[in-house]
Amino acid sequence: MTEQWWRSAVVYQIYPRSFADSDGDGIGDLPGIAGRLDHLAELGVDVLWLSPVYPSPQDDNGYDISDYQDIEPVFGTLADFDDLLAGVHGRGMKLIMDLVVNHTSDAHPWFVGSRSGLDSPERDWYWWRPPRDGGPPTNWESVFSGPAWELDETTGEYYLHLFSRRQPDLNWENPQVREAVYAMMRWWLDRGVDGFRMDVVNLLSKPVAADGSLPDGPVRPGHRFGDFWPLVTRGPRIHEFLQEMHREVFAARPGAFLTVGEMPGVTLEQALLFTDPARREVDMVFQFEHVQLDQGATKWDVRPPDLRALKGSLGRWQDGLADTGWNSLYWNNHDQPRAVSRFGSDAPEHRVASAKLLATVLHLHRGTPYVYQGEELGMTNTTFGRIADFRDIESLNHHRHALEAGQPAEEVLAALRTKSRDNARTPMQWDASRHAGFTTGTPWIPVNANHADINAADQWADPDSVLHHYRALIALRHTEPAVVHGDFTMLLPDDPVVYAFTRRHGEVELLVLANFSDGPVTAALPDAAAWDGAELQLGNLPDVPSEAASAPLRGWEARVLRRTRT
Ligand code: TEU
Repeated sequence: MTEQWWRSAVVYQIYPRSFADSDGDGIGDLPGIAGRLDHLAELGVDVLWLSPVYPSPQDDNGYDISDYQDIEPVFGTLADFDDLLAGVHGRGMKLIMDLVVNHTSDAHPWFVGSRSGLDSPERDWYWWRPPRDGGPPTNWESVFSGPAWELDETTGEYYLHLFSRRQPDLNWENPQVREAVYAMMRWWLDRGVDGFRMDVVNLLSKPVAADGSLPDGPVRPGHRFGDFWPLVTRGPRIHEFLQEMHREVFAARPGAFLTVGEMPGVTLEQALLFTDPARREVDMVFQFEHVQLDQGATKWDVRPPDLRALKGSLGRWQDGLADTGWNSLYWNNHDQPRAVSRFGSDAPEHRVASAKLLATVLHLHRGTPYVYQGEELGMTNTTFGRIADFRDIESLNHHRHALEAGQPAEEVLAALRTKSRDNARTPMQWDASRHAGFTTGTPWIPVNANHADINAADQWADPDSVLHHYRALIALRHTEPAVVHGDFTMLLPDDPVVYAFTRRHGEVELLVLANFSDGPVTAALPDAAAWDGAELQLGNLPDVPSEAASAPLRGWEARVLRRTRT
C-alpha cells in the first residue's frame, strides 16, 4: 500500500439512520449496513465513510455525541460494529469514522461536569463566558439560527454552540481536551478503523485574545447577529492543532490511514497548507465553494446554478492543488440536496442521463471522488408538503426564526423544499416494495415516492442504469492511470452549457465533454477534428457518432474520449 493509496480510491458515504434497517424500528442500523456490503463491494468502492453511530440524543442526528467510545443502541452495539468492520475488511474495503470533536452533546459527561459549577474540573473544557450587557458575550449567530450562546442558569454564564444549543463547543485551547480526543482516536485506530472524516475540523481554533475575550463578527445586511465564519474558519492555532493531532495519533503508522477534514469556509490558499503532505495535517479537505454558488447571503436565499461559475470554481481548485495537496470531489452528502435535482435534471426524460453526466464529470476530475448513498442510483430530492414533513434541526430552526422575522411562510417552505438537508436523508431505495426495502417498520422519514422507479434492485438488473455507469467510472479510475495521475485543463470556460476538459498522463489524453442542458449543443472545440475518430472510453447515451468531438451533444449527454499522442 503506497503512502497516498487514497489518491486512487473512491469513498462511499453511509448515513446510517437512512441506509438499511435490520430490526424494523424504522431507523437504519449497523447490522442493516452489514447486510448490504455486497452492494458496495460490487459497486467497486474502496472506502466507507460512516456518519456518526456513537451514543447521542440525536438532536443533530448523531453529530451531537454523548460517548465517543461506544455505539448508539438504536444503531446496535460495539460487537455489531466489529462484525461490520470485519465484513468491510473481508471484502477488501476500508472504513473511516466520522470524528465530531469541535463540539459534543450537552449530554456528554464532560459537559455535564463542566456546567455543574464554576469550579468544576471540566469547566475549562468548554467555552463559558459571563453575560455582556445582560446578553450573550459576542454577537455570533449559530449555523442553526439564533444566537451562538446559551445562558446556563446554574452558573449564570453563557456557553458557546456554533451549531445547536445541544452541541456545546469544546475548548481546544485546553490541552486536556486535546489529549482526551487523541486518546479516543487511537482507541478507534486500535480497533481497526482506517481513518476519519473530521467534522468542521477547521473551526477548532477560536480567535481568543490573551485576555480571554472573543471578538464580535461583522453584521451582514438582513442578519440580526454577527458572522463568525470569517473569525472562526481561520483560527490562529488550527495548523498547530492538526499537526499535533497528526503527531499524537497517526505518526506511528504513516500512510496507513485516510484523513479528510470537512472545512466550511476554507479557501484554496488555506487548503494548500492543510493538504500539503510535508505539513502532515490532513490528506484532503471538503471545501464548500462549489456548493455555495447557488445561493445569496445564506443557503435559503436560493439562486439558479450557473455552469460558468461552477466550472470556474472547480477549475480553480483543480489548478490550485495540481502540484501540492489533493482535492476531494463531491456533489452530494448528508447536508446537501440531491445533485441530480440541483445541478442536473430530475425530469423523467432527463434524470438518468443527467445523473450519469454528473458522475462522469466529477469522477474524471483530479482528486478522490465521494459517492453519497443513493447517488449511484440517481436518487432525487423528495417532495415536502408542510413543515411537519421535515426532520432536520437546521430546517426546523430556520423555519421558526424566518417566520418570527416576518418572512412569508410559503417563501420559507419553498426554500426548505429546495435546500433542506432532509432531501439527502430519505431512506436508501433498495427495491420497489413498500418503504423501498429500507425497513419493515415505519421509516423515521418517509421514503421518496419515486422509489418504485428508482431503486437498486431494478438497476442491478439493467446494464444501462445509473448504477452500472458508476461501476464503470469506478473501474476506470482503478485501471486508467490518467484518471488518477493525469493533469487537468479546463476548456471552453465561458460556454454556458458545455463542461469540457482534458486529462493528460504520459502519452494518454482523455477529453471529457458534457452538455448541461436539455437540448442539443455543439462543443466549439478548436481541435475537435483532431479528436474525431478517437476511442469512446465512456458515454451515457447510445449510438455515439464516430466524430464524437465535433458531433452535437444531445441533451445531458457526456462523452469521454481517449487517445494516445505519438
Ligand atoms: O456540517 C458542517 C456545516 O458547515 C454545516 O453548516 C452544513 O454544511 C450545513 O448544515 C449545510 O446546510 C457538519 C455536518 O456535516 C453536519 O451534518 C452537522 O450538522 C454539523 O457539522 C454540526 O456537526
